[in-house]
Amino acid sequence: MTDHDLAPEVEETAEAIASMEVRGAATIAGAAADALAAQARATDAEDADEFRATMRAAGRRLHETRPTAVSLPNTLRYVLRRMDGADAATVRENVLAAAAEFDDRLDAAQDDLGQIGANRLQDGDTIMTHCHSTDALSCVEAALDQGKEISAIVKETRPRNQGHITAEALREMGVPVTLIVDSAARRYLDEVDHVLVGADSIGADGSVINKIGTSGLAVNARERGVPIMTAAQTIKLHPETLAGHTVEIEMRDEAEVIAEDAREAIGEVTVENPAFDVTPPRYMDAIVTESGQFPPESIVTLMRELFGEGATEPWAET
Ligand code: RI2
Repeated sequence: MTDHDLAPEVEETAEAIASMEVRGAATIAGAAADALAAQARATDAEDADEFRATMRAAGRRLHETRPTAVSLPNTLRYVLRRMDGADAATVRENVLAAAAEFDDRLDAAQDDLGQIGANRLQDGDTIMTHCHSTDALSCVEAALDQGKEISAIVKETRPRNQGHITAEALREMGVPVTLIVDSAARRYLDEVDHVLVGADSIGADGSVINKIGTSGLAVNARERGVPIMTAAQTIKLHPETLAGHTVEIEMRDEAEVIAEDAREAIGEVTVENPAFDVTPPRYMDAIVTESGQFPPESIVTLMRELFGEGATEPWAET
């Protein structure tokens, strides 16, 4: 518990992220930056240190919502490291400028990686998607802008069926869509030219942490000889993995897997609901970021460049 006054927008955003009303790593990042800006506007502390302490409390509230997507702590790092100032008004100004700059960079990064990812797609390609990733869809949108015709086989992505969101977004772009159940993926890979997924976190060894089912899809794609790429802005790079930490995999509510009455009808069973899995780098052909395309094993060079100073936790200080 904190005794700092948190802005209602911070509490609302935290609840929306936890319930997945706001979801997708990039969207979570943008919402967190906006919530910090709202906190900066709402805080009436006149002392600069007190102002910073309230901002950090807001950061802690946002940080505790979902553990796997590193875009959330990376957003908090970006904004909360820029709280210099001898008086509260200057700190507020710096926080608002940092949050606005972060939002701009987020949009630009997605556009830039889309251009790079689109270059991997050929006119007439059929792609296969898993879950819903705005970074992945940016590659498709850019390919269409380049005049390429793309069609898609979309995995529904149990248990929350986020493939439906992808299907709708692709249809809005005019892309022909075939929706399949997850277990049909291997059967349809023979008809696929490129598998395209997003990421919630990327490890220093090039591991891709993405929606549960990605690793099985990647292994099947490799076995079928179908290239697979991850579209991930650099805010998906997990700085703590540079120091050997592993990425925590979020376990979600069992009710997402099976309704209570159906579960009761079965009898005593254990239900597990991991939201993400880890695809080893050897099963991924490329990680596409706004800074270029990387073989997964070489992503560490970019991570050292970006996070050379290591992973601080500016929200942790009370
Ligand atoms: P963008 C999603 O997680 C999916 O796993 C998706 O691949 C990833 O976030 C990245 O999404 P969830 O929040 O940042 O739906 O590319 O659990 O939009």
